[in-house]
Amino acid sequence: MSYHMLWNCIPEHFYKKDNDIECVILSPEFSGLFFRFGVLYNLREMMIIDKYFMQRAIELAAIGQGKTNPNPLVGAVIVKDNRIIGEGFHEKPGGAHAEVNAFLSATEPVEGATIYVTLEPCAHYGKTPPCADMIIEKGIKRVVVGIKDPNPLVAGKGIQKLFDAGISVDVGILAEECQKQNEVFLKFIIEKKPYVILKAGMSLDGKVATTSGESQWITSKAARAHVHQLRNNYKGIMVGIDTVIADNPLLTCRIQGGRNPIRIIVDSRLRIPIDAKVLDTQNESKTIIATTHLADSEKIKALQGMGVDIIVTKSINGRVNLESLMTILGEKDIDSILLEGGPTLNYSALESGIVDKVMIYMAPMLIGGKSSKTAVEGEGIRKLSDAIQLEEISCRPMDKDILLEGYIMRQSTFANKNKGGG
Ligand code: AOF
Ligand code: ZN
Repeated sequence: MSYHMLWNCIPEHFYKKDNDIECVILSPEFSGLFFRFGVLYNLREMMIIDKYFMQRAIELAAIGQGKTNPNPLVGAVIVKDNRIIGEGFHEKPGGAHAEVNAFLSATEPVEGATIYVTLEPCAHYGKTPPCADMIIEKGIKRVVVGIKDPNPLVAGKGIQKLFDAGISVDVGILAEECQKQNEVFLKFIIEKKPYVILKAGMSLDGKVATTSGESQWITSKAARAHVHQLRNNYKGIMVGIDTVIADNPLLTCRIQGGRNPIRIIVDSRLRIPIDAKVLDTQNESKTIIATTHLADSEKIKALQGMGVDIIVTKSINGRVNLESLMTILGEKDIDSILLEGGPTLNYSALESGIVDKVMIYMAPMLIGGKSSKTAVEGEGIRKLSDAIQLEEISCRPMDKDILLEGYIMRQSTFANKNKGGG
């Protein structure tokens, strides 16, 4: 039995027919008993079981965090008689896909089993052969998929292949969780530009430093440890030159077994001190400096000699054109960037419409002071109706701090408003 076989006996508002592929995505609120061909099915029970195994597949996928970029995080679980008989996840780009690893780990014959995969099985010959073909060859009876793969090489073709081979395919189990886990991939595979997360740690009154510039530390140890997890997960980390000059940071990931992000310094006039820590540690992590024609060519050569990658972008009023920079970084397979400011770069990033997500760590303290820095400065806006809006807000405690996450509402960005002629 499969959800797509059932769709025509379920009230219409409970499902969404996918026009590209012959399967049905069930709305999560549907549950209950219903008759079909004289058999009573308990869909709720079936969904609970499916969610349970898909949850496990999501957990497996998460182990690949920070190691699969620009590929997706994918987990797979093979189930027979409600028992897990194989598990796998995608470990690194160029490596075996999750399904292949699950088959390799199988403890008994997989024929007739169900496979749960967080992302649609691929249908193309990439660095590895199509997973859909392998699933068919192995005699799998049912495939449960979290979300469709928007990669134009796949995009429904994997599901269609399985369906054509007579396999039951159900799509949309824990879709929201699968989508969130792969938010970076889902943007990058279509736009070929990095997913940008603006991160800031601040006091309750929005200050990122005191009047004397002291900022270490406003947020708690737990919040700072979480940031290091983010540095591991995302491919790049981006700061403005003022941050390098003021704090001389390393911008590495300091968790055991973690991966350092590629450091991207936005420095339109190439003011970077030659002894800055981000330049001194090229063996630990790569550094890219984005600059403009205002940069001194001798200094460019000297930095290149030190192993630094210099990108000269078009400039907007003497500043690095961040939109062009994103295109160039995308071409270098940088699929995600943690933007750690400071305030001027944060504003420019928001203004140019490159930010996708905001993560704010708020510490329970008040700093005050006209001259103490806030997370977003720059020119600012005059009208409240022009403010950049966030949506899908979530909050969670982090020791004494609060982590607030939200997504930029595209239509509220300056870049989009300007496109509309407003
Ligand atoms: C799956 N399972 O575990 C992954 C998939 O270069 P390749 O051959 O590894 O192909 C990468 C593409 O394959 C990637 O962009 C995405 O569409 C899909 N990734 N698919 O069935 C997996 N990692
Ligand atoms: Zn595959």
